[in-house]
Amino acid sequence: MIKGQIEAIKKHADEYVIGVVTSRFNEVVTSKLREGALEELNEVGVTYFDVSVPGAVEIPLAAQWLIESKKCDAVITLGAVIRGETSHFDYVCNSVERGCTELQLKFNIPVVFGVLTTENGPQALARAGGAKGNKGKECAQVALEMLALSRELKR
Ligand code: INI
Repeated sequence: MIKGQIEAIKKHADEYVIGVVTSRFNEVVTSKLREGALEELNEVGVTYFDVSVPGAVEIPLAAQWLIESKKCDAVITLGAVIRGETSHFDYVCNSVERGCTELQLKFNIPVVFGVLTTENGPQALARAGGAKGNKGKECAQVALEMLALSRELKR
């Protein structure tokens, strides 16, 4: 994220509410994504509401409830769908992706997609604080960058 954008959001941190929805399926992975995201949000100091759902398919509805009830300015969605262990991998991936994309356009706010879709467990773990970084932390940065952009373009 560009340095000026972090400063812009830090300065106005008290104006923002962010929702975080984490699915518990493959929790070894998703708990690490959540940790990475919350660490970033705590550092900036924004208010957040942090909820969990059973699986990735449940994420869009919980995100919608958060947006409506808590007036969130952005939502971060976190999950892990692993092909090797899922016969209906494609259905789960398509369902959560479609739901999140529709939500962000319907509500005109960022709904950041942090659902890992990998071939196997090690690939997912590598992206949850391992060799390939932490997708949860990256998603929190994306949410903050988009809020900074919305300050420029939307309001
Ligand atoms: N949900 C996931 O988040 N990841 C998975 O890998 C997964 N698999 O393997 O099936 C999964 N399934 C559950 C699904 O998200 C729903 O919770 C369930 O279908 C009930 O709606």
